[in-house]
Amino acid sequence: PRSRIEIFRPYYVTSPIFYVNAEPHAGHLYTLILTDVLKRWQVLKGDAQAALLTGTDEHGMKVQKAAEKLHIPPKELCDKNAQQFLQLAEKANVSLDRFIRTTDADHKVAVEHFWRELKKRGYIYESKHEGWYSVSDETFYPETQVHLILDPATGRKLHASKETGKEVEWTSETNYHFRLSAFKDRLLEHYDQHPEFIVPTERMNFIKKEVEAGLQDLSVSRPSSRLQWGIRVPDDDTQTIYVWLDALINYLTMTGYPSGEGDKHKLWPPNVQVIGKDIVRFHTIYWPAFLMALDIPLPRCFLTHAHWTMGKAKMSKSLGNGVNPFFAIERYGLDTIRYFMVYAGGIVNDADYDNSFIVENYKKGLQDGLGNLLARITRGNWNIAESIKVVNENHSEASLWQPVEKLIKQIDWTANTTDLRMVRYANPRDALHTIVHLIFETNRFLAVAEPWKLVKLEDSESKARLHQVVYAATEAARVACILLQPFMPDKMQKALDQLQVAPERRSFEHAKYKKDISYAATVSQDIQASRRRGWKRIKDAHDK
Ligand code: ME8
Repeated sequence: PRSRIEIFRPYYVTSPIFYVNAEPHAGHLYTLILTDVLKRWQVLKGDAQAALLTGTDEHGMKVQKAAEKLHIPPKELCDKNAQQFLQLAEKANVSLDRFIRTTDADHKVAVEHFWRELKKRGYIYESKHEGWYSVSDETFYPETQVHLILDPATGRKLHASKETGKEVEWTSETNYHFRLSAFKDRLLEHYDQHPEFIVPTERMNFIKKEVEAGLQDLSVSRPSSRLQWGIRVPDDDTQTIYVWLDALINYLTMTGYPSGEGDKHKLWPPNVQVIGKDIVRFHTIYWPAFLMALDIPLPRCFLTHAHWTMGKAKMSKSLGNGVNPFFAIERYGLDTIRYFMVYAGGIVNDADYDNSFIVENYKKGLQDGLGNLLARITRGNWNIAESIKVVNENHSEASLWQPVEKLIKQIDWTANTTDLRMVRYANPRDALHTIVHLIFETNRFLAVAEPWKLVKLEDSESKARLHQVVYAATEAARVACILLQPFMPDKMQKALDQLQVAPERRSFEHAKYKKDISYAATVSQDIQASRRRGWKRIKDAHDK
């Protein structure tokens, strides 16, 4: 049933917008890379208008308190830290189309309009609210979700959320509420009709259970006396809009909401919204309910990924165990990190982060895998151009050596399956594993075919086989490199240059066996030699 994700153009994909109360860590980088890979895949498939949104979540108690501690105005803190997230996106080669900040002027207009519409339609009412509020999580928890713990730091008894372990404080105030409880049936119906709405299924099932258990109305404002740092409730200065309502609307702001002018509104609804498993409830219960209230079409899919852990504890700002993503990129090279994060990162299950895992994955996938494949093809004492010519001239399925036939089939299967996993299942991890599998298989194929032995034999059967083997392996490498571009844009640009694949022949439609016979005609011994040097450079840079 999950195979119902369809792609609508222009493609629109979003990442969460990050809190500016602390600095970025490797977890933020991960979510950004997944988002970028999804967008680049659609560009590879020819969607020149595909759009990616990321940015920063700047209002709320959390940021207000962080600024108070530093004795600086909140905006100053925001300006400084937003810059860091922007720099991270740039360093990570994230092809963003807008870096949104919730302090942007057009966002304020969007939020105020959204609020007024909710109010006009009767979904917002005023009432007294009492409950346990966690500043760190920016949310109220029901009594059943709270317990008393001993703070190891101070020895003080305090109330904390069972789920996140964060301190909660009893809060009693009058504020505005959103009629979330009215959406239970519509949400459940939507989940049932759109099993692809939440990827992976494990999390869809979890959310369904939550909603089935019942929904309480949601407090969507705080008294301005307590929360100053935010957007005021329209027509009521004494209240400030709840940071999550404010933040979620950012995805709409990007599309020009509410004006509907220009082309940007065509982006709505997003094809995929990438989020970590920590914010699934906000995105797949509250957010769709807000949108339903205004009859705005719902996002098509949420890719909810698991967390990076350090020695099994979640990597997070509050635990102070965040890996500095800038250092990681500096040390290992961006594409090695992009590869590592997507290949080894968790969608369903958490993944532990360790420098030794980066090195291990680099060695296995990029050095022994892809690097070795390209080196083997190009270093052999044979002429690729000639092999290509011979195979194309004498092409007859009947005369193909069986392992060659098998590899050829796998080339097209890989392109199709990668696309399926990327699009239908919104799963960049599985997609990458599919491509890497082709690389490993091609190396195994070469180990069996032993072209370095065939090349020394004079009989016509060996010669014919050599041509087939060299051609098929070169095709596998070419197609793999085309498919890998969204994951490792720089490294694959170099690899495809080395393979003499013309820039206009690098899109998805060229990722097919024998699609580009003309490319092959240009390959000569000279080029083979230069490729050797080129790949070595890439390798050397990495081995440093
Ligand atoms: O929650 N592993 O912002 P945030 C993987 N402002 N990903 C991780 C991670 C980890 N250990 N830690 C964080 C917010 N992330 C809100 C979002 S959206 C309208 C508002 C990633 O700065 C993951 O994507 O706490 C997670 O959902 C996000 O960063 C949380 O970032």
